[in-house]
Amino acid sequence: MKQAERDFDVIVVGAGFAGLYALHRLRSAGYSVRVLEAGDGIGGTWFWNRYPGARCDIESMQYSYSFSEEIQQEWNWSQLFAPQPEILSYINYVADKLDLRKDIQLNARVASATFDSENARWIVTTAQGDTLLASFCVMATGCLTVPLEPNIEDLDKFEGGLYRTSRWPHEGVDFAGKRVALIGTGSTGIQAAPVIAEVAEHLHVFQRTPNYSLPAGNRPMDPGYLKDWKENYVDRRRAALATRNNTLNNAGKRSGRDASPEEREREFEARWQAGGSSSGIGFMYTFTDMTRDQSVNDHASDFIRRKIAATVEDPVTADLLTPKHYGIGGRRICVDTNYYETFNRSNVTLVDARRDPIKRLTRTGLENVSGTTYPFDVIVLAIGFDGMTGALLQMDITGQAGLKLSEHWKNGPRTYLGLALSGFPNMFLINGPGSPSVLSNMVTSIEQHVDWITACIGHVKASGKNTINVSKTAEADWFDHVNETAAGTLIPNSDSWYLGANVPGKPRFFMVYLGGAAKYKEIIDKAASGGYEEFNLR
Ligand code: NA7
Repeated sequence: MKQAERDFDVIVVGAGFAGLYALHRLRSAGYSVRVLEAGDGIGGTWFWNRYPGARCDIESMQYSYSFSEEIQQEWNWSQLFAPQPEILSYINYVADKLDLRKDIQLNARVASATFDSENARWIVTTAQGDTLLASFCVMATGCLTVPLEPNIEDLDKFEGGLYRTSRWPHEGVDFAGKRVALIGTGSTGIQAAPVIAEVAEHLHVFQRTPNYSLPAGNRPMDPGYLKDWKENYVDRRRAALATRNNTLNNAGKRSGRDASPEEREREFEARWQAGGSSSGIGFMYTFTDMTRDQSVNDHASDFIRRKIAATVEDPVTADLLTPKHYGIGGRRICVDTNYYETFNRSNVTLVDARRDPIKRLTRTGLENVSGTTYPFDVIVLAIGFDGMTGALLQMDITGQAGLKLSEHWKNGPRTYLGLALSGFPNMFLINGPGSPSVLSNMVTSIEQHVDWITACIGHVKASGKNTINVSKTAEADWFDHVNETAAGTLIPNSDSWYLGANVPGKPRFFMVYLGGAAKYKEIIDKAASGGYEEFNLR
């Protein structure tokens, strides 16, 4: 590579929703930008997760870019919750429309990023052998990027098809006439099971922990609904910014404690029936205290438990599918299409992998700890991710004075606003730990972060300085505050990937800001308008 081809104002790592908008925004601000993407296509999460049934759990009218009125008017979603291929098409359409591809390097997996203090620049290397330089580095690496390795022995012994949902083959998998195992019942497993069951000869679902799931009420896009949104997009997007999760989901204004049990029941039922924005995370907005008041949360949890009992015909299976030891919202609430109904099919069996864990794969299937064996043609792993921090820690990131990110985060992640790291000057995170991220509309939160980062880089340039570094105190104070916002809720009481509880050995640390997206936006705006006073410029 020639010098000019490897020296940039900004390197952005990742070409998903975040990296693409960062490229557009920073390039429009006049900076030279290179995006490095590990995959051989753009789309990030939506590039990798191509498993059957994959779709977003926030309505597509909202789970989409808001920065361009032209884009939001031009694009038409075909369903309320778009399926993965359509989201990926949308991302590709945006990339073409904004002519983004020329600045994106595919098949470029970042191996290391090292801050060269003397020259105030990041030296970024890729696993493919490139070295690039940049004044600033923006990590757009996604919250659910690094798949977990299963604690199952002899994965290589199995002679059938073994697939990970997050690394799904482009050409798809044919389940027709196959005996299939699906391991994992998080959002992914819950989306995949009904679709696989329709084709497979038999599907065994291995469940360790049951989750709470609500019907998505997904349907073809109603032309009137689409038109109404398009006519009111600007106002709706503005209204969404004033909510706790950057999403319009008919949030109730009352406390559940003040409502009678009958009123609560009616509200829950209405949301269960309505689907769409009232479903999934939207259900947690039925009342203002759903995650704060134990009795309200108990009622909501019990409501779903009764729905499971009413839907699943076999009482033993229904009982096994029922979450009993934690309240709704403590783990990611799921949104499904016929998940519970799937267990009424004669070709579907639920297996309790808590009571009898999966021990190993065999040549012809799998074996549980008790010695029970199952023959399979195909095994699907839907076992989750090293969320929030996995992608960042997978790279060898070194800040000032040799400080490694792995060292900086050895007791859990710390950031300032989920945007910056003390000791790692000129590096920014998008939807980093400590921001509303996965408990907000990710696309909107991405736009906020990218806008903030662009302004911050502009501030550094305008000041004539070349290094910006957030203070240690600001970082420590921010994470104390993040913990305070979580401590006021019931959410950290459950083992979830929000806490890193799904990754053996990962420090248990609540990684999402729960003070509300609108409040968060106020805080980051103030940090900027106050002249970035928590940062040192040199
Ligand atoms: P999740 O939600 O982390 O779910 C992973 C599932 O896999 C979960 O049910 C796990 O059980 C299960 N799992 C993991 N290892 C095993 C083994 N060895 N045996 C049986 N079951 C296992 O990941 P998803 O991909 O479904 O969803 C991630 C997010 O994507 C989701 O929250 C949405 O935000 C979108 P466990 O609960 O650990 O007992």
